[in-house]
Amino acid sequence: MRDASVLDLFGDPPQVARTELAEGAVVLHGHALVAAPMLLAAVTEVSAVAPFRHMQTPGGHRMSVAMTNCGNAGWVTDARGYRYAGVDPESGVAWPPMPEAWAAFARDAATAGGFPSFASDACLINRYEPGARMTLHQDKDEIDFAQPIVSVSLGLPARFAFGGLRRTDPVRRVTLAHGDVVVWGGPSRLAFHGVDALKAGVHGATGGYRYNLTFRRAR
Ligand code: MD3
Ligand code: FE
Repeated sequence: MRDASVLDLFGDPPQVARTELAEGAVVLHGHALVAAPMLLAAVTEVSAVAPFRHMQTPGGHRMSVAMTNCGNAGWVTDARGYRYAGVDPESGVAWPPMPEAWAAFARDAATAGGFPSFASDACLINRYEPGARMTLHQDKDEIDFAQPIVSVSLGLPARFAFGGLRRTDPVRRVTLAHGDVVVWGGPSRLAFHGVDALKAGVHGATGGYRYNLTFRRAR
């Protein structure tokens, strides 16, 4: 049998603290810290091709969070509603491809969160500036709710609100910090959630912004 200390040093992938928020919802604290520079470099590359924009809700409100996408499909909203689109409606051309390293990262994170064999085909990239927020909602534009969503928080911290399957269910608030990864699956996949208004600040990796990547199986 191998010595336990040798196993710790050489055998296992990095282990991070985890918080079980609810059944199927687990925060992997700092799980993306090593990957963060790679993830942020690719955000710059994606947004050079598909720039961040403030989309309109079906009700005609400008979203305070700026968004872009990569992958085979991208989440969009406008007067016609919420949906996944294969092309960027601003340019009429395909979204930038999902970087290989992103898909691999999301698959590994999902496995660590208890959902092996997650194959994401879309990544929505949210950019929060001070005051930007996301009101309580469900993510239900995807085809298969058996697939989890993997979210990665980068830059300034945010207060995240996590409720139940009904809008009126009580919410828990947790801070999501730079490098935190959350896997949302099983009974938590359709839970209501939102993000409180971002507080102004400066982060060494992102300046005055918070970015959130959400990996999804859209189609
Ligand atoms: C729980 N984004 O893009 S990430 C979204 O921080 C979204 O930008 C937030 O909600 C953000 O739709 C929250 C955490 C998250 C993402 C998807 C979920 C939590 C979720 C889907 C189901 C349940
Ligand atoms: Fe959401």
